[in-house]
Amino acid sequence: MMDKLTSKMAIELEDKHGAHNYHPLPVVLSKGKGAKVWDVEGKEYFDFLSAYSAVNQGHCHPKIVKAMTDQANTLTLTSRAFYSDALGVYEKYVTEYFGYDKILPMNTGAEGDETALKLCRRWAYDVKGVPANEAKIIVCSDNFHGRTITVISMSTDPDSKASFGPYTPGFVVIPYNDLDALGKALEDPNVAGFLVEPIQGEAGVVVPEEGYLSKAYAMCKEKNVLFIADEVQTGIARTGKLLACDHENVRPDMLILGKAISGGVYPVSAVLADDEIMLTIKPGQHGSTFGGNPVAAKVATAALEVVKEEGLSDRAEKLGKIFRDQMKKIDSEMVELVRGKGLLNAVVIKPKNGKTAMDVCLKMAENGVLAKPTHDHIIRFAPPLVISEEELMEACKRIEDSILSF
Ligand code: IF1
Repeated sequence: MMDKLTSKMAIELEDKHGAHNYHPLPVVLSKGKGAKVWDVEGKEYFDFLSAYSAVNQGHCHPKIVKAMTDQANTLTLTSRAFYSDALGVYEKYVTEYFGYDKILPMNTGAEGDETALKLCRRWAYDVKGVPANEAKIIVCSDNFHGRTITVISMSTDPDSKASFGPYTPGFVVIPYNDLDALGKALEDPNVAGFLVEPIQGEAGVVVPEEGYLSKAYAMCKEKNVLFIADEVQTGIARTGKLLACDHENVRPDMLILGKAISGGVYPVSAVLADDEIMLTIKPGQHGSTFGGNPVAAKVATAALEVVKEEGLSDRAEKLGKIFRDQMKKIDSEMVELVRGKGLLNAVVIKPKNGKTAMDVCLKMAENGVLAKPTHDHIIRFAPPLVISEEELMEACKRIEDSILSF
C-alpha cells in the first residue's frame, strides 16, 4: 500500500513522469466544491482561476455530475457512425438556447476554433466565391485561441508560437480594439472572416472600448465577411451576460464555445452557426471520435440549465462590480490598474522591492486564495460564478492582506 500521498510526493511524481509543459503553483489539489478547493493536506482555498473560466457553475456541481454519472452508466460513446438518443435532443436544446440553426459539436476549445476556421474557409469558397486556397482570416495581436499548429500560426505570442514552424498561411494580424486597422484589412476581397475574442483573456483581460464589437460587426457585414466570436473563455455568463457579445447586442455569424459549456466536468466545445455556413461541410469532411458523444450531450445540457436556474449572468454582473470596487480600495502602489467585466477581472501589479505578481499569488495561496499571473505583471481573477457575496468579501480581504504584506 503506497504511503498517503503528500503534496511533495505528488509534485515529484509529476516532475519525474510528466512533460514539463506547465510550471504550476506549488499547490496540489484533491477536492473541489462550489467556489472552494482543498489541497492534499486539507488546506482550503477560494478558487479564483476556475480552471481559466471552465468551472463557472462551481466545482463538482451536483446536477452536472449526476448527468454525467447517469449517462456514463448507460452509454458513453457511439462515435458518429451511428445516431444516439442523446445528441439530437442536445442539439435542439443548445441551438435554441443560443439562437442558431445548427451546432457542430467538438471537445476542446482549440478544436472549436479549428472547426470555425474550416467552416469559414469552406464558406469563402462555396458561398462568397473567394478563389481556391486564397481565403484570408483576420485575427488580432495578443490573441489566444488554443495550442494546435494552425491556431498558433495566428498567435503573436513567442511562447505559444516560436520554434513550431512551418506555420499555416492565410492569417492577417491587426491590433486589437483598432477599427481603422480592421477597415484597412477588410479592403482585401479575399478576406472571409474576422476571428476575435470579445475580451482578450490570456492577454490579461483586455476589454475593448465600448462599441468596438458592434462597429467591427457592422464593418464585416458591409464587406460580406464572417464575424467569428471566440467565447470559449468569455462565454457562459462569465462577463455578466450569457455571452460577452451580448453586452453590445452583437450576434456573431459563428460562435465558438468551450470550457464552462460543460461546467468543467467534461471536455465539451461547440461551433454554432446558421445553415448558409454550417451546411458547407458535407458528410465525411469533418468530425471527431468524441465530438457530440452522449455523455458530453447530457453534461452540457445540465451545465447550461444551471446557468439559467441559478441566474449566473446576473450574479457575475453584480459580484464583479463589488470585486472591482474592493480591489480599487486597496491602498497599495502595487495595485496599478483594475479592469474587467462581470467576474472576469484582472489586477495589474506594479513590482515593489523586487516583489512581483507571482509573489502576490504565492502569498495569496498561503492566505487561501488561488490565482495565477498572466504575462508577468497581471493577475487574472475569475472565481466560480456561484461564489456567495460573503465568500467574495472574505476572499477580497485575503487578497488585500496579501498585497499589503509587501
Ligand atoms: C493552456 C491561456 C486562458 C481560450 C480561448 C480557445 C482556447 C482557450 C479564448 C482553447 C484556452 C486556456 C488554455 C490553457 C490555459 C487557458 C488560457 F492561458 F492558455 F490562454 F484561459 F487564457 N479560446 N485557454 O482561452 O481551449 O483547447 O484549451 O480547451 O493552454 O495553458 P482549449
